Amino acid sequence: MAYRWKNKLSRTDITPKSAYLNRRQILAGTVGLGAIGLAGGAQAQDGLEPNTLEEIRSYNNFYEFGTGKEDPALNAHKLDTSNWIVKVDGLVDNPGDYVMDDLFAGLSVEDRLYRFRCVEAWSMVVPWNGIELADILNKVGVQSSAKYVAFETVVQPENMIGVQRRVLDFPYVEGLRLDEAMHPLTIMATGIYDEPLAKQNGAPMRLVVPWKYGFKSIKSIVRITLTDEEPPISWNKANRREYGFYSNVNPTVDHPRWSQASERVIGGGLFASRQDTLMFNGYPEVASLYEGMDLSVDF
Ligand SMILES: Nc1nc2c(c(=O)[nH]1)N[C@H]1C(S)=C(S)[C@@H](COP(=O)(O)O)O[C@H]1N2
Ligand SMILES: [Mo]
Repeated sequence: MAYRWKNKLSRTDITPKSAYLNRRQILAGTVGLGAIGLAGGAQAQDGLEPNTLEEIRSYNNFYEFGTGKEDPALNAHKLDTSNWIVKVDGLVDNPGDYVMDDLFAGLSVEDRLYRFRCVEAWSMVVPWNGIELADILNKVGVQSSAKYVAFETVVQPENMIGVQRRVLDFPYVEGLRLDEAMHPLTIMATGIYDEPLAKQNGAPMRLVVPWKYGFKSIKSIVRITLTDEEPPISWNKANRREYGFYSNVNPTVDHPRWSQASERVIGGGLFASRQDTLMFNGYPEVASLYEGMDLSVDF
């Protein structure tokens, strides 16, 4: 196995920002700001080499801004992120239209180095900054009848060429079962490499669920709804046979049109390589969430 992962993440594992400076970041010279805190602890994330900021910002999926990998970098500058309001509704004690700063007030921003695995069989490694989604959900008060969390991306037709062209049924929507949403690995990301999220990466706030295919990590979120029914999700609506609600990374369950057993590593130029895909993308601690489920059926 190319990578040896232990991801026993908990608050006490977070590496102090100054404690870990990654060799490749210095060599690549893309960060330039010195020490970067890499989450989970250098020890716990042994073997993970982050992609450069340039790679992370120039190879994207964000269909609101076009279907090509370079379209978001070209077009997402039009996204208007000013006065960002997030509607929180459904089965919560404190529903409302939240200014982002109010929603996050008092919650800690953590550093997490995660492998990010797209359903299209490529992956990169991203040093995120973000808030545990559980902290946000606990703050708004999840009611006991809630079983799922639904998310919605902003729609700005005048700014979004992919919306104008109707390349998907917008708004882009996603969802998690409540226990998945509450898992400490699940974060609401606000930055990468200690810089605010670039618009093409889903500014100002996007979900990151590292054991699931990348399309679950919905960008530029304007609505969070607690519900007791499994919510519709964009890619399942587009093709039920190919994209399931769970979409856990699973090398043994192939996409109908390609294998999921391995993945192309983004970056590295001429030396770009493939590596074996790991069950749950290398996060075995989430396996207990799916006990008793047949993951080839609930894919
Ligand atoms: N709103 C929205 N969120 C989205 C997408 C999208 O098209 N629209 N694409 C998804 C897919 S398929 C992937 S792989 C990731 C890509 O995230 P990145 O561009 O930051 O690497 O975003 C996900 N979130
Ligand atoms: Mo993806």
